[in-house]
Amino acid sequence: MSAKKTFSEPPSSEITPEALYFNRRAFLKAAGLLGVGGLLAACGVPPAATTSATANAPSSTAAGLKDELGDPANSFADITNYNNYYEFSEGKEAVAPLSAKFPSSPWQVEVSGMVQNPLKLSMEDILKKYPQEERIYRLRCVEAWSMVIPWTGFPLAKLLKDVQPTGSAKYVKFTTAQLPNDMPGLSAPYPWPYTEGLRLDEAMNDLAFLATGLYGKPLPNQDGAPIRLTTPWKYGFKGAKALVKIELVADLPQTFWNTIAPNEYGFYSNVNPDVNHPRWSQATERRIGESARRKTLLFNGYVDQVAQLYTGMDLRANY
Ligand SMILES: Nc1nc2c(c(=O)[nH]1)N[C@H]1C(S)=C(S)[C@@H](COP(=O)(O)O)O[C@H]1N2
Ligand SMILES: [Mo]
Repeated sequence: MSAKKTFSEPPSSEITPEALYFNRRAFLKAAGLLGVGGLLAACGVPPAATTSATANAPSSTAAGLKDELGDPANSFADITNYNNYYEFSEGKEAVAPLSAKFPSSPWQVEVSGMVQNPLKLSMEDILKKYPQEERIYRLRCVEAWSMVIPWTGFPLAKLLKDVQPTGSAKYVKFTTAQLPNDMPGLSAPYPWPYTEGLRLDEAMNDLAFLATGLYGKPLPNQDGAPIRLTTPWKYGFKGAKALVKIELVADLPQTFWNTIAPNEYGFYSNVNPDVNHPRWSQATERRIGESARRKTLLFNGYVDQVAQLYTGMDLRANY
């Protein structure tokens, strides 16, 4: 999605899954996920399917997990080997190997700005404070490919309520890690650190989710370990990885992609098949693992949950 390059379709080949670099049992214990057979069932997935997905991941199949539209989850291999993460590389299949040794632990997230109760939380604090739930979300990249991903994590709204935004807070700004020794892609001339933003009411919407894992395991480095944002009704680049700071601010924050190419990547970046990218159509997409193209859905299929956030707004002007 680099502004300097022309868009190219993703290659159909997928590379071999990487090993995991985490102590899975320790994570599950901290996250309160051990011995919770019904974890995924709460999201409408039969316990039988969820148990095997959790026990066997990574696997080359999606183990029967589906989103609410009936679309199967992408495999762990797809989700962890085809990544956009410019701090490591602009090559999607290069991110997994280049991020293998990223020091995602210990980790601290600062939640500050226009709040009554600023917090500095370690990942252990976060996993203790916020019960982890599963959300099977579609991820639609602005480059017109998509996946279905079974995240674990918790609603961003819970964290925001805890810090008590003041009346002047109108936006939330997300800042991600900038560790030059560990992130080889930082040598590229981009406006680091990677930043993103949401309007406060968007951030409070129940769909806005802080992911700490996928397939019931700690988040792999290439997907944004140890904690990343996911806003499934917006293009994937809104989902900032490896979050270090979440700030409540009064003014619309500067964001990474908007700074690079404001005419191509707007602040809202809601998935919208009727508003094309200046260099390509957004009407259809390629679901990774499928060959035929699919129609792209308004708000990525989450109209019922988010349309009210944009009542009266011109979605073409506010792209
Ligand atoms: N810090 C950071 N976060 C990022 C990116 C990035 O380059 N750096 N890429 C974004 C883009 S363009 C997409 S599509 C998603 C991809 O998430 P995934 O690799 O877990 O599928 O991450 C987003 N978050
Ligand atoms: Mo993306």
